[in-house]
Amino acid sequence: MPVSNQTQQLRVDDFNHYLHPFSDMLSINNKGARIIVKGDGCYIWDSENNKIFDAMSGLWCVNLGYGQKSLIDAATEQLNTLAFYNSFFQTANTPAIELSKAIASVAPDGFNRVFFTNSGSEANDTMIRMVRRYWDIKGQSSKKIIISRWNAYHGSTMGGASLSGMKYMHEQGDLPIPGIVHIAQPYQLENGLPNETETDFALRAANWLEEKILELGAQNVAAFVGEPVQGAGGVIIPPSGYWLRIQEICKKYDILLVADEVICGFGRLGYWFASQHPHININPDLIIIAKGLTSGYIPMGGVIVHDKVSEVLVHQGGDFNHGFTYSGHPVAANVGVATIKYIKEQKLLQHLQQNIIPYFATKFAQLNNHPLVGDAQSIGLVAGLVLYQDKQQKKHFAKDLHVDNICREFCFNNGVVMRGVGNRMIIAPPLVMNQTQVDEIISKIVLSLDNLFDSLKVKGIV
Ligand code: PXG
Repeated sequence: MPVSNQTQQLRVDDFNHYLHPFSDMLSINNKGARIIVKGDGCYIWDSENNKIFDAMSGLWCVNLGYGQKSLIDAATEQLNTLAFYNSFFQTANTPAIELSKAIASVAPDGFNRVFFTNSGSEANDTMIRMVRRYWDIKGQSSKKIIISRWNAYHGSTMGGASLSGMKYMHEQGDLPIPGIVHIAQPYQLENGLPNETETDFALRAANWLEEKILELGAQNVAAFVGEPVQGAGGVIIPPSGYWLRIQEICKKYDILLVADEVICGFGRLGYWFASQHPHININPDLIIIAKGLTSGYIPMGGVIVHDKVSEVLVHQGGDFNHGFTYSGHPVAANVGVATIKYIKEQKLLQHLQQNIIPYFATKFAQLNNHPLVGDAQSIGLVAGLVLYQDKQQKKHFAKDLHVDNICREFCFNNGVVMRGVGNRMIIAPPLVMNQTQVDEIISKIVLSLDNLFDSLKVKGIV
């Protein structure tokens, strides 16, 4: 269908001036970018006035949906009152203080202090500096190495990209930086042995951490970092028991445990933090946050620091020579305060646990009935499935067919945003959707899968 002149002009300007993140600009130019112009509740509209269900919540962040008035008011009021002031040189601002207190009120026990950043990447970079500083102060300055996992995503800065376990990121820019190493991910479909039980795999996968620590020497290891549920890697839900064993190993070797809850935090799994979810159930030492903290309305991230670490930094550390102009930005902080207030006042977590998550889980799992789909599974409101060329044999499509991109395109055209990651398709819908909207997403996904099946059949691929 021909697009409007306005869209055409925007696409030309887009290609000539705007370098997109994680994108091949030439391939965007060949097709023309989809330009999103409006959002309301769970829906977005593009410049051609197509209404689309945003089942990715922007980029795992617009948890409270678009146009949420209390968040908009919080930003507007703060812009009028005090648009900015820094938190350096013995100053502070009211919203940043209020937000850190509000976060402490919902965080697991023992988490009472927060360091603010502008993004999840900066939060992870902050974490690297903070844990190394912690061990320095404790007189154990050889403890420097951070262990992460392959196929993790922790950001795009030098530190964040190094912690991430994406080889295609490391290839650009000589990463990882020194002192960051990776172990394999707890993804049974890829790393499991034939006939291995989930429990056995959980133990074996967690023990890769112990093996790595022994190889490096515990006296050289500062921390282990992991997403409770891997997001950008394709919604990889760890096997039951994995995190418990990881925690044991960290304790045994005196290594800090960092939960990167940039995606999982602030209700995504039906709890304030994934660490509190029965399937994860850990007591980390630091929690990395961003995205849902402000529902994506204004950039903000942070590190929530357990007393075990923060008491050392505060009472023995003196200056921590680290921070950003916008650490504790008052407008972002005020939106964060409003986000937490909304979740509390609406009793959103109870509502999700009782009415939405179980319903969504059942409906999403029904996608397993589709001839192309296997391993459709969710936890909280993140979900992923595998596209199989031959479901019985668990045979994947050849990579160069880019079946995930074709599927994503059908989804877009049928009015739902779904992401492709290799052979996996994933969603993370807004926490404010209702059951009717769950049905809407699922039926649009089924239609798109049918379209995909038909198109592959015509080509003789299935
Ligand atoms: N940690 C996790 C677990 C993330 O998911 C970051 C850190 C970095 O946050 P910032 O705010 O610096 O982007 C993220 C970000 C994707 C995708 O393709 C995911 C993210 C970012 C961009 C793309 O799913 N997650």
